[in-house]
Formats: sequence, structure tokens, C-alpha cells
Amino acid sequence: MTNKWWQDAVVYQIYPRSFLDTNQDGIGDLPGIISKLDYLKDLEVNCLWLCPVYRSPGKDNGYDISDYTDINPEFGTLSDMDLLIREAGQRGIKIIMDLVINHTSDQHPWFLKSKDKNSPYRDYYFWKEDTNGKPPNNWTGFFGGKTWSKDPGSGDWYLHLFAKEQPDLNYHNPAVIEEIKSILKFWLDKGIAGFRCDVINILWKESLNDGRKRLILTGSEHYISKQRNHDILKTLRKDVLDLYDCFTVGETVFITPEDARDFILPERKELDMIFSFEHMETDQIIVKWFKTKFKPKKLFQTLIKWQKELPWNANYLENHDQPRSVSRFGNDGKHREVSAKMLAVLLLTLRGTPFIYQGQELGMTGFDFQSMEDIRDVESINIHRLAKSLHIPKKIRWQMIRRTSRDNARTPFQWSDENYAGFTKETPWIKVNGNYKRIHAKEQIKNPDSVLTFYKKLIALRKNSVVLRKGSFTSVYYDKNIFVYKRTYEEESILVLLNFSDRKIEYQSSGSVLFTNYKRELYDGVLNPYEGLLLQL
Ligand code: ISL
Ligand code: CA
Repeated sequence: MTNKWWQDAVVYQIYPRSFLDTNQDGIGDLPGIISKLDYLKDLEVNCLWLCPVYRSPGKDNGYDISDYTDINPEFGTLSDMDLLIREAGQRGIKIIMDLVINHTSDQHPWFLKSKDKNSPYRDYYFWKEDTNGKPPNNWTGFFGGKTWSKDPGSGDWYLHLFAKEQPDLNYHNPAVIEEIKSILKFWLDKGIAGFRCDVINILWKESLNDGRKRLILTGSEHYISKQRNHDILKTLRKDVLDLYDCFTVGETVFITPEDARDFILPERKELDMIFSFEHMETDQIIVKWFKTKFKPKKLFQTLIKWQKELPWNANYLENHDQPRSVSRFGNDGKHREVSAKMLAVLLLTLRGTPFIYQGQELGMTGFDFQSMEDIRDVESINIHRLAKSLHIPKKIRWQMIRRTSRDNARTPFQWSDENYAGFTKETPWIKVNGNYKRIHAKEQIKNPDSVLTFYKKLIALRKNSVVLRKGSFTSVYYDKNIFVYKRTYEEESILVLLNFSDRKIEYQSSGSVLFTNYKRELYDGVLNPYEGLLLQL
């Protein structure tokens, strides 16, 4: 079987707000991305996923869209976007966009018009008249708290699973699907190579009845992965996506591998890949805000399960919603570099398409903020408020935020040791991590032993290895700190050995050293602290 182009791709995720600011307003922008295309080409990534760059009031940093076919002026213009697509294309880099269609901004013209009961836009959203002063149902939302808010004008309620400025679209109305089709066409005609589809398995609300009471997301049984959700995806695929050479990767929440197969098996003609969350939940108790000590074994077991059960995975260890992987699964103190490299080995040797999040290739760490004043994320602010109302002590509240806040991933990209890490010359929209004097791209580009150079070598290795790109995955061994698996294609096999601890560990195996984050020529049966080793069998 030959791979599709997106199966051979290495995708790099950009959070435009935090990438590079060129007009000195403290906010990253499209010209910033254009000016760093050579950096990305050097890294040998060949596809970029841009987090939302559409027009947006920015209540959820672009995940609240007010115009799907225009660019947020903070980021630039449509012609900047055209230029980006062209310039990237000349370097062999394709671009996928974030597609946020579960909800719009409350400033989207559709929503503004829908406030009028007689408007044809009324049924684009879920509106309910107030009967008893109480919300129409007991659902709780993704950002903690309520899912219904009142329009101050009419006193009517509308549904929002995320922030109140993100009203949910109503897919019971066929007109909504038609609108989405034309948005897809608009961008595909501009040369976009696909979409990362935001919370794509919660589009269809089967009913608005009360939900069974749960600790989180009461009501979710009414909208997670419903049959009609699959039908919507099939329609978008058949009527639009299949007419282009593009791919989709769907962010799917609360999903088992079995459900996931229904979204991605090629014969189902829905999505091409999905992002699952189970491996991101291996250091938490029930909800992400309650973190426990990270136990590598749980991560290994989860990865094995998904590798076995899906024919193809979208692999990631970081994104704009997750704390930095080196601080979370590695060691961001003494072993920062070596553990960041070991995590790179994991990401780039699993079966599937790897997604690297900006700054991961430098081993960037979680933020060093001291208090809520530095926090920008709407989710963190809402959860903090909720925790306060529940009388959770201040110290514990801050611990929750510090370990889990999405702002951990959103501090500005560390380009150099100049002021503000070379991200901007003016005050950035969110604080730069103080460790930029030590950890930055300018130094790592020249340093043959840097995390960045290691990523480059590993990406090149993967490109040239049919085993790593196409081979099957077999778990060979794991315990509380080591993970050993094999990739096999035809007669050839590569064994991957990962040590997730800061101690030397014995593990007997034969094979010749193909690649490692240590300087060694022979394998002597001992894995170094945080070693990531590839043996040619
Ligand atoms: O952060 C999370 C995972 O740990 C989730 O609760 C997250 O909100 C959920 O995965 C949905 O995320 C996506 O949609 C949100 C947006 O805020 C996120 O940035 C986006 O990735 C609403 O559009
Ligand atoms: Ca700017």
C-alpha cells in the first residue's frame, strides 16, 4: 500500500498570536510566519496547521469566529494569507487551517441577526424562550459552568457549550451545512491543503433534554459522536472535500478507539485522522485540573492501545491547549535537553502522522508566571473563578492553573536572547518565559547538539525510512519506565527503546545503533537516563 501524501508529512502547528510579531503591536502575525518559512523549511516540515486566523473578537483567541472568509486584522489581510500560501508552496510546504464550526462568535452576523425571532437566521442557533427564569436544561460546559445565556434584549436563552461568546450552531438546519460547504470551498480554492476540525464530534445535538448528572459535562450523552454527526461529515466529504487533494484531521473529545474507527476508516469517507485525548489524560484524576504524578506506564499502555486499534493515528504530545511535554512527561530541569530529544524520538517513530507544536522543537518549557495577573486564557480564568466560588484555597487554585493552564503552551516563541526573546519589540500580549536567555532558536540553529538540530536529523531520518513511515507497530516490552516497540516493513525492522527515567536501566537486545540522543556507537545493554534509541534489527 502506498501512503497518501499526508501520511508521509510532518506537520508543524503554529499558534499565530505567539509565533512572531512584525508590526510591533505585541501580537504575532501572518508576515511573521512568512518571514520564518525558511526556518520551517530547514526543519524539513512540509505542512503547517494554522490555529484560527479568521476575523474574531478574540474571546477564545480566534476560536470565536465572526467572519469565516476574512483574516483577523491583528494578523494581517487576505493578501497576506495568499502570499503565505504561495511562499510556503514554493518551499514545498502545504497549509491546513483550523475549522471551527461547532460554534461561531456572538458577534458573527448570523448570530446578531438570529436574535430576531422572525429572521431566517433564527434557526442557525439554539434559541429557547424563557419560561421559568431557569436555563432550558441542566447541561454544563467545557469551560466549567453554564451552557445557556440570555440575550439581554429579548430575554431568550441560547446554547453555548464553550464560552458565552461562542454560541453553538444548529445542524438540524440544512442551511447551516450549506454555509459550511461554501466556507470550505472558499479556502480550498485558495490552495489550502485541508483542515484541522475543531471539536468535530459534538456537532449534532440529538436532543436538548436534561443530562445525567456528571462531574464534568452533564448533558454530553446528548451530543457526543451521534449518528447524524457522521452523516454531516460524509456530506462535507462527498460534496466538497473529495473534489480536492486535501485531508482532514478532526479533534474528537471523549472518544474510544472503537468510535474513532467510525470517523476515520477510509471506506467510511468521513475524516482522514483524528486527534484523541486519552494519552493526554494519563497524568490526571478525572479532570485535567487535578493533576497527579505522571506515570509513564499509563502513557505507554494508552499509546499501545491506540496504535493497535487504529490503522493510522495523528500523533502529538503538545498543542495550544496542552502544557509543554518536556515539563510534563520529561524533565525540564537538569535533563531538559535529553528528555526533550527522547520525546521527539517517541513522536517521530510511532506509526502515523506526527504533529509538532511550535517551540516543541526547542524543548520550550511551561510558563514561569507567578500569579493570575499573567494569565490570559478564558478557560483558565473561568475555571479559576469557579474554583474560588467553591472555596478552593488560593494556593491550590494557583497550583491547578500553573500545571494545567493552556497558557503554558502560549508564551511567545523564543527566537533569540534579545528583549522579549526576539518575538516583538513592544510588550507582548502574554509574557515571555524568563528562560529565553538560555533557550532560544538562534543558539540552537548553530549548535550541533541542540534539541532543534536533533529534530532536524530525526525528521530527515524518518523521511528516508520506509520502515518509520509505513511500517507496522508492535509493542515489545514496557514497564514503569521503559517502552520498547518495533516498527516493521517487509524484511526490515527498527526497534525503538525509550527510557523515561533519570537513571541508567539495563535492557538486553541485539541490533546495531541507528540513532540515539547520546553519543554512542555500540549498544551495551544499558539505556542512559532519558535515552531514546533506535536499533536496526
Ligand atoms: O483544553 C482542552 C483539552 O484538555 C479541552 O477542554 C478543549 O477545550 C477542547 O479540547 C476543545 O478544544 C478546542 O475547541 C475550543 C478551543 O478553545 C480550543 O483551543 C480548541 O482546541 C473551543 O473552540
Ligand atoms: Ca503584530
